[in-house]
Order: sequence, then structure tokens, then C-alpha cells
Amino acid sequence: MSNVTVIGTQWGDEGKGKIVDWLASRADIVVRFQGGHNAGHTLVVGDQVYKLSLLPSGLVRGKTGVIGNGVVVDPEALLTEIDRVTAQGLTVTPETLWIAENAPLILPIHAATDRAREAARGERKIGTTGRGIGPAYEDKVARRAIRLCDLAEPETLDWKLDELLLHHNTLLAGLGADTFTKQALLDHLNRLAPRVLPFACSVWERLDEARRAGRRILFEGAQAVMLDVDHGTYPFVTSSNTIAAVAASGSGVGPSSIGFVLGIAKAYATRVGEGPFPSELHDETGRTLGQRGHEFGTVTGRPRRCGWFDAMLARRAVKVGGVNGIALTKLDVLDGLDEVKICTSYTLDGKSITSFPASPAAQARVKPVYETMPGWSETTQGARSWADLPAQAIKYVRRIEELIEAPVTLLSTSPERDDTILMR
Ligand code: 2SA
Ligand code: MG
Repeated sequence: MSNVTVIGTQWGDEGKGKIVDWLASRADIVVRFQGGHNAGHTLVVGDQVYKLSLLPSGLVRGKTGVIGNGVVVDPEALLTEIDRVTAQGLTVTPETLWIAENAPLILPIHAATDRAREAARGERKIGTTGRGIGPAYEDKVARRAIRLCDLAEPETLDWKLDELLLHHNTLLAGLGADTFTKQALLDHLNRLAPRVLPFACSVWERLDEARRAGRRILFEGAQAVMLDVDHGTYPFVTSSNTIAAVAASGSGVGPSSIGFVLGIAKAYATRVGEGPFPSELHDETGRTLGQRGHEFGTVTGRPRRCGWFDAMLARRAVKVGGVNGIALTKLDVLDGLDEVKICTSYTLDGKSITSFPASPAAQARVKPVYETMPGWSETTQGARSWADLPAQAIKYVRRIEELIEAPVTLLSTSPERDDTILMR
């Protein structure tokens, strides 16, 4: 295997964690390149269940884990997660975990701003994870972020904190929320710095060395294309680009290192948080999918909205995300349904449309047009070969491939790592 980049093609929670884990066994280095601890990957390894938010999944398999410059790093969340997996028996050291010294940090003030703004939005809230992801990215672009390397420099930290506080305290006060003192943030950072700084390094250089040594790199995306700040259902998106192209800029390698782009798609659709979701089901079928699929957020525990597979959006994700092949997950959740539906086009105000509109008002009014297929009564759970699958399930998969214009290269049939079928 050469390099592989894994991205979500829907709204997250497609089961990336398991696929990344499966691929990690064939890679040497696993790299996170965007997002922060708003990601949530559940890995089932034997009788251990690992819940990772910030750490690259490969660490669980003894691979080198990398947190690239495109990630926003909450040092406290990082250390909590390191402590948790350490208690589960893993060893995380500066040899096995490399964090980009130029990665921007998330401070408690970012989460406060995130939450205060969401509260102020009321009905119009985005439904963020409340972890400060958006405000941290804003600070990066506004050139006032505190970066990991700054923790080693008291003078830099001093003036950067002034600038940060000026901005956020003004906002917080305006929103009627509690403001922060410089001393509180300084104490927070000084407490964490000695444990976090040893992981800081020049990631681009190490990846360059690794590349030249022929080591195989797996880039692990978080969130998904429909949450991409440019290509997603803006403004109901996360604050980073989530497409494969960002694996390069978010870790400091050239675009040719991205390799094969594997898009993860769930056999139906889910979404947490607010925002348009044309194929959402508000009926018993929707609730059944949610229960069978255990559709509750890893990070916030929120129940996920459920609906039919949206081939229009998945096709778009394939195109803008640069997807070469799809890993289709959770097909077994559809087992036993009398019929299954795929959203193949939309209508907008009664007129047929062939592309998802860009404006949020139009996106909210879009109605799905479905193609209905017979379901299958046999179980697909745990199937380990093509021959184990019911004929109707195969037809469903083939139809999806046709509609989204990408081959299904992997089929995952249970959370267990070995229940994965390599299709081609
Ligand atoms: P934020 O906190 O600013 O990123 O929130 C903005 C919107 O993005 C949504 N969001 C997510 N939706 C689904 N899954 C997410 N994380 C994973 C998880 C990730 C994964 O399992 O929880 O599978 O990689 C995630 N992160 C952000 C959020 O609901 C808002 O709609
Ligand atoms: Mg998830």
C-alpha cells in the first residue's frame, strides 16, 4: 500500500475510526491534518473500546501518530486523552506522537466564546460541539493564535495573551458572559506546557524524511465533506476544510503525498447539529436506523438525525473531496427492512433540480426524490466476503456506486476490524 487519505463524505460519523484502524495496520505513520477534539473515533480492539478525539487512531496499533499544523490542539484535552489511553495500556511518548510545533492551540477562552455565541444565536445556532474549534481557527487566520511553540517562550506568550484577551473578552463581555484574566490563562498554559512541549517538533521535516525512507503514511481526516467550511452546508459546517486536499497543507507535505483517497460513506445518512438534511426521516424508519445504528455522538452524546442515503450529496463529496474509492459502512443496519431508498435528485419549490443549491434558504427548502429498492431479509452483519451478501444488498451497493460515480472498494459489515470486505 502506498499512502492513503481517509475522509468522511457525509456529515461525519461514517465509521472512519474503524476503517482507519484497519488501514493503520498497513501503514507506518498516521497523520491528523485538520479539526480538533471535535472529532470522535471509536475503535474496538478485542475487548477494549478506545474513544479518541484528538490522537491519531494509529497509536492504538503501535504506529507513529502525528498531529499536523492544520489541527487545532487543546493541550488539556490532549493530555486527558493521553492519560486515558495510557490507563488502557498504551504507551504514548515523543517518539510515537509528533505534534507540529506550529499548530494553533485551543484555550478555555475559545470554548467560552464558542458557547456564548451559540447561546446568543438561539434558534439560529449551528449546533457546534462547544469545544472552541471555530474561535481557534478564527484566531489562526486573524494571526493572533497562540501556537504550540509559543509555550516555550514566556515573552511571546505574554503579548500574545494580551491580544487574545482583548479580542475575546470584548466579545464575551458583549455577550454577557464571564471574561478571563491573563493570570488564569497563563497558569493554565504553564501547568500544561511541561507535558505538552516534549511532543512538539518540525512535523514537515520528519514526514519528509519518512517519505524518503519509503514509509507509508495514512492521513486521517475528521468530520466530513458536507461539514467542510467551503464545500459543506455553510454556515452549518465546521471551521476547517475537510477534503483530501487539506491533508497536504495541514501536515506540510506536497499534494503528491496524498495517495489514494478513500471516502467513507455510511449506507444511510446521519447528521448531528443543525443544518439542512434533505433525506432526513422523521418517522419510525428514522428512529429504527438510529437505534440499530447506535446513532449517538461520540463527543457530545447527542442523538444523530437519521435518513436515507443521499446519492446527490455523496456524488458531490466524491468530486470535491477527490475520492478514488468508497468504504461503505453499516450496511447491516438496513438488514430486514422491506424496502430501502436512495435519494437520487431533488425538487426545489416544485421544480426538479440536479444539483444541491448553495444558498442556505434554498438548501432548507429542497425536497428529496427517492428511488426505492426491495430490501433484504438475510443478515449482512459480520459478512467477510462478497459471497456472504444477499443479492439485494449487492444490488443496493452497485446502485450507489453508479449514482455517486465512485467504486465501493471496502465494505464494513460490523464494528469489528476483521469484518471488512475488500471489494476490489
Ligand atoms: P464545531 O464544533 O465548530 O466543529 O461544530 C460545527 C458543526 O460541525 C459538526 N461537527 C460534527 N458532526 C459530526 N461528527 C463530528 N465529529 C465526529 C464525531 C467526527 C468524526 O464522531 O463526533 O466522525 O470524525 C463533528 N464535529 C463537528 C457539529 O455538529 C456542528 O454541526
Ligand atoms: Mg465519529
